[in-house]
Amino acid sequence: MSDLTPQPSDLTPQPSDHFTFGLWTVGWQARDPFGDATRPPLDPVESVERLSELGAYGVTFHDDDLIPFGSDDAARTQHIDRFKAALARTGMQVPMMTTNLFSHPIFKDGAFTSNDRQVRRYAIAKVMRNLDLAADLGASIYVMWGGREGAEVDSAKDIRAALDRYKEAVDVLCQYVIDQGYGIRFALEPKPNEPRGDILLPTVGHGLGFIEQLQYPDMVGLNPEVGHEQMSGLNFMHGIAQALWSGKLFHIDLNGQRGIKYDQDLVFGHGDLINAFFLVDLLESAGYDGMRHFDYKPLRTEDMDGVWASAASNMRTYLLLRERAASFRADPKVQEAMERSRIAELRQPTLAPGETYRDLPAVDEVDADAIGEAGYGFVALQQLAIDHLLGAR
Ligand code: GLT
Ligand code: MN
Ligand code: MN
Repeated sequence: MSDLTPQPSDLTPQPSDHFTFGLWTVGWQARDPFGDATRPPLDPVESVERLSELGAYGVTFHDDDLIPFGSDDAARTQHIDRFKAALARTGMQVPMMTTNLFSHPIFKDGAFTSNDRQVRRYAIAKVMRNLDLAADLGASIYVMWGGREGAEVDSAKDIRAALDRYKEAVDVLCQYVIDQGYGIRFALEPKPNEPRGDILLPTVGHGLGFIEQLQYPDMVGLNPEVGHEQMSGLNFMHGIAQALWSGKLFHIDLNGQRGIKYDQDLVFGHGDLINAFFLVDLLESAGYDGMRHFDYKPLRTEDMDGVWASAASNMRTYLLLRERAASFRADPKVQEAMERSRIAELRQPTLAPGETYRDLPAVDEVDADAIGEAGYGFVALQQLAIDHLLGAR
């Protein structure tokens, strides 16, 4: 502790921190497959006001979160107008929007990849209508989470055809955005399963591969979610590093997950805290300039006070980790340990300038046993991270 102890002011969320929340997060009524809602419906206007008071920068939403499915034009306009008034009063922004392509029974076999062509045509039209609102509200990122794009039965879906149709839908929607001059970019959100038994584009890696096949690959990136990669046992920080390396980290869904099980959507950091620490360290040091978006579900045990406390908790955890990561990087002992672990040496190209494979040593010239003897000191480095994370340094 001592002079590295975080000052209270550092832990007060500010709009400049770019924290955003989905309306569906704080608004989740906590219905699950086994139980009824434990909380009342939440007015999106109240969410905007309360999140603004807590220091958030903005909110995000699906079409149906703001405008109930099936609303007529008059109701639609009314919902949009009072929401816009709340944004104007609070200064809250809408940097990202998305479409509900999963709740209504029409989407039970998918949206862009339903076997039923009418469903696919309807799904694209539903996205186009909401893109108009996204442009109107100034959103620059449009998320596509394909929760229903998948199958439970291997013979039920021609996966190669499904990927053709997925690509077709994304290509058509990119064309729509270009033609309308909206300047919106799409972010695909991978998830391995739930609600479908197996979902298409299950991980960051699958998403990156898919984007390469698109007609407008520059307009499409990723919106990885902590828990979704961890449901597959993957290292989220590694996935984010590869998305950054590929120039595809357009957006991020921060939350918590404890191992390979159902999608928990815990508060950020309330799952794998060490990975969350290194994730924040990466986002901050790599110069990620996008939103810090929380996609979590307040626990079913919480009342409305607990909902707002959990929203604040996400931001506090991020700020604590940001402060801890900065103290870790600034510690001379850490720098020494990194030198011993030869972290910087990996940034040095394997071939020197002007060298080719001809300049590599012959296998027999290398004393592999001698080189293989030296340790890397990674455990000491990890312990320093733990010391910083626990406030012991
Ligand atoms: C849904 C899902 C999230 C997605 C949202 C965007 S909706 O709640 O569980 O991971 O980010 O469609
Ligand atoms: Mn999730
Ligand atoms: Mn998500």
